[in-house]
Amino acid sequence: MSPQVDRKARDRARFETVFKTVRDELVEHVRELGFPCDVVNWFSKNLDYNVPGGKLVRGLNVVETVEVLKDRPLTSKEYFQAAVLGWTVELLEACFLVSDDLIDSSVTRRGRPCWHRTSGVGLIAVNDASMLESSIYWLLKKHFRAESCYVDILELFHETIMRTEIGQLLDLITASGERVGLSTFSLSRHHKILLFKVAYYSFYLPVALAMRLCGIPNQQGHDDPYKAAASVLLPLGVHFQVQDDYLDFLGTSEGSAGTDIVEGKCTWCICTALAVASPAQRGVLDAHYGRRDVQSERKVRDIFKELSIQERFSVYEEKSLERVTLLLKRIEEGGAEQSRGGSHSERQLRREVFKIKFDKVHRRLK
Ligand code: GPP
Ligand code: MG
Ligand code: MG
Ligand code: MG
Repeated sequence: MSPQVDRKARDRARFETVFKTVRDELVEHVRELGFPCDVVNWFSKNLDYNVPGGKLVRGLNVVETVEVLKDRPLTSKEYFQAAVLGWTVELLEACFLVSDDLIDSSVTRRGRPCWHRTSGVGLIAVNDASMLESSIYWLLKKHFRAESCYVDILELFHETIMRTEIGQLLDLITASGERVGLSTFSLSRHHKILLFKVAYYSFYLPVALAMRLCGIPNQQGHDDPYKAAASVLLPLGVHFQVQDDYLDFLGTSEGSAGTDIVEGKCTWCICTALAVASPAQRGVLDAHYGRRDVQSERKVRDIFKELSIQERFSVYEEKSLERVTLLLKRIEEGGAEQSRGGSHSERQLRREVFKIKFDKVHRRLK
């Protein structure tokens, strides 16, 4: 194992041990309220099934960002607090996914049956998703009530959840179907869906939480570090999702393509195609996008090829990364120019914090 892989595995294992602690605290709370075993066990199973099984990118990002901002090894109390915050982001992700899978009638998630498809769950998953969200607030109160960042952290969660839900709504009512065809799809709508449904909670929230935990204050106007962070992280989050759409079309390195076309998803590829298609090509897309048969999928793929979706993605990618690089540079220069100087950690924020995400996005297609 390379030292880097080894380190990643160690970071993950350490982070996972904190899950055991917060899970036990939550379950113990339900037990102490005097609930019978079947309730306690149900809640415990909900947590174990839905929270720890993913890549943990968002949760680990909170810890990584705190480490970068402090610029020294964390004390065990600092690590624990950062990791608890990380797990609250993972709880939020779990709550969103349980709810999304139910709405989308999805069958599998993370290679296993979706929670609502497991024995005896069904629509109880609605309540389970709510309990995953309530768990966030219970943990925040327990671990951060006495900290000066408590209210800011609460507000950050409230605002992020509202934005994600609006994005989810936009996504849900943009879905293609027999009645609406592709008439609701457009690149601007697609951009808004990605920005609200994913970028806020996946890219901005973990970093902003870490900044709050490190006590970084707001500043007036353009100097506000939270606005600066959002200005880079949100476009990165959108870029990441566009890559995701493109990779689904392209298929994996083994050659198996994704399912977005047959499922009729509103993706960057279809929205780009619609923006440049001739009336004849548009007719084919209208007739065949979102149909579950091989012929239809082939026809859509042929149109995507005719419209040079691959080349258009390369252009998009280059432009978008150029824009993010420029934004990053502007933040760095702004930091250097500031007469008030800014603390070391604030200046660090302007480089390394974004690099964590930037490198992940940048290297994805390589
Ligand atoms: C998944 O989108 C949805 C979210 C990440 C946000 C859910 C938000 C809520 C407020 C519930 P998707 O359905 O396009 O993706 P997937 O393929 O992962 O289901
Ligand atoms: Mg879904
Ligand atoms: Mg969905
Ligand atoms: Mg996808």
